[in-house]
Formats: sequence, structure tokens, C-alpha cells
Amino acid sequence: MAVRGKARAYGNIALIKYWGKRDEKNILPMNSSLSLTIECFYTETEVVFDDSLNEDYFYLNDELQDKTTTKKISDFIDLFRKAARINMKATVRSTNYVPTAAGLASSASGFAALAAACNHATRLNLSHRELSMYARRGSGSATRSIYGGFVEWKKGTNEEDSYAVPIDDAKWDIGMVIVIINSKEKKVSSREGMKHTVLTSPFYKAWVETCEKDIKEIKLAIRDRDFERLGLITERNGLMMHATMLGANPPLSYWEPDSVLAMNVVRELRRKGILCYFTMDAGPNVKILCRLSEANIIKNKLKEFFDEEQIIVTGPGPGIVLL
Ligand code: 2P0
Repeated sequence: MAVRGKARAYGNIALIKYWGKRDEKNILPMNSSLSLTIECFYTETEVVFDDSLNEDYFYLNDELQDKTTTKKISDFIDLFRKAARINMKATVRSTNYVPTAAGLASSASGFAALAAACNHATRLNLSHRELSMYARRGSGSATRSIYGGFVEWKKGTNEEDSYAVPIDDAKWDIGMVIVIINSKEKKVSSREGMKHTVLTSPFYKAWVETCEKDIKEIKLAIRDRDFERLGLITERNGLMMHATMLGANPPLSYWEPDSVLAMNVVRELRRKGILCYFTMDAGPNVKILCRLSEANIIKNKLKEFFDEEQIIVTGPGPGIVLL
């Protein structure tokens, strides 16, 4: 006997960042975060549970993955096997659709797509809210990729109430321009980097307190469609996350000289009246929140400093899709 499920999930970029866990096992964050789902990259995943298999197999972009990577997937699928009371092994086939070799293949779209595919295959009929909690167990940022547009991941009080909620579909001239500075794998993973920051940065307490205020403020800005306020909070929050890492011991930084160059282009554009704001994650790439209608003006300016292939323009993306 075999049962099959297939789903697509889109990537997301945090505007209020998640950077630190209060519970490593259940992936409970120190603070609530808020992101924009983006349509330029996504993951499609098919899972087939089959009682003739003796072990799980995981293919990523058509390549069979090693035991360590497959173990992470197996542990995640175990959550669904337990809930659905099945013990069939599975074959998982995932494809990341990323513009060029962007290095944006995120665990967010990956675990969100896998969760949705497992839900489909096992006929568990989980709600989006429940699905976001399952996705969370794979990777924190995956919690938010269940929904489209602006999404909040509520930190919650325990493992049963830390989930994502949709805030707004972002279909009001919202876009992003992504500058690919370096697509190589990062030296320090998010998981290690955030743990190190929580343990050693004296700025960490101030960071968590600021996020509590920022999340309230950014939701008001979204409600009021106040783009300037939305952007200013985004840029400040991202910089503060990186400042918190600089305060770690030893200090941690994901920036490269070209990251600073891109930030300065954003500041220059703003002086000229184009409303745009940058944010960065656990890598050197720079993501610029902008009006979708002005994205090409920003792209053209960036082309004076970067190759065209390094610049990606995207609109807001939708939530998970069953295939
Ligand atoms: C975010 N990042 O909110 C933050 C900002 C990176 C910087 O979520 O350990 O891969 O699997 O929960 O989700 C990246 O961390 O980490 C991330 P785990 P994850 O988007």
C-alpha cells in the first residue's frame, strides 16, 4: 500500500526577526517575529508513504541525500507518522525553485512544503494553524511560510500555542529587491549563530525587549498601510539583530563589504525620495523592502554597482498550495 501527498510553499523574509530560542527541542522562539512571504522562490515536495520500503529516502533537486540530512527529514516525518498512527517509510522528493544560484534555498519553504505534503498524504486534515506548528518543529522560519503576505509567528506560551497567523495579504504595492552578494553556504548556521548570541551577547535582553515593541508597531503600520513606518521599523529591527550578534563573544558577523555597499545605495535612493528599506539575515545578501511599482527604479540603480544576475525583484507570495 502507498499514500501520496504533494505541496508547494514559498520562502519568506523576516521584517521583525527571529533570532534565538527559549526551547531548543520544540523550537520555541524568544520573541514573536513577522515576515513577508515572497513569490520568487519556492519548494515543491512530494512524499510517498509505502509499506514496501525499509527506510526513508530523501531526494533534493533529484539527488539522493546522505544519512545525516535524511535523518532530519525522518525525524520530522515521525511527527506525522505518530499523529496518523502509521509506520510506513517514505520517499521524499523536494525541488527548490530559486532564481539563479541565489543561495536563498531556505529551510522555511522546505519544511513548510514537507509539512503540507505529509498532511496531504496522511489525510490528517490539519488546519493551517496546526500545520504551522508542525512546520515549526522542522525549522523556526518555516512556521511563517504556511501563509502568504505578511505573517506573524506568535511566540506563544508553550508548544501548543506558538504558531503563525496571517496579518495582511500585502497586495498594496509591496515588493522586494534582493541583492545576491554571495550564494555560498554560510560558515555559521542560523541555528548555531542564534544559540551563540543568546548565550553570550549582553545586548540580548535589550533585543528581545525591542522586538516586543517593534512587533506591535509594525502591525499598526501594516493596518494603516503606512509604508514609511513599516520600512523604518524593518530596517532598524534588522540592524539591531546584527548588532546583537556583534555583541556576542566571540563576535559574529554575516556582513561583507558589498552588503554595506548595497545598504548605502538604499540610503542614497531614500535621499532622492524613493521609499526603500534594507534587511539582512544570516548571510551577506541584502533584501530591500519597497513599493513593487518602484522596484525597477531600485534595480536600475543597483545595476551601477552589481551584475544584473545578482538582483532579483519579487512581489508578495501566497500560502501553501496542494499539488
Ligand atoms: C528569521 N532567520 O526570522 C531569522 C532572521 C535568520 C535571520 O529564521 O534553528 O533556519 O531551524 O529554527 O529558521 C533562520 O533560522 O532556524 C531564521 P532554526 P531558521 O527569518
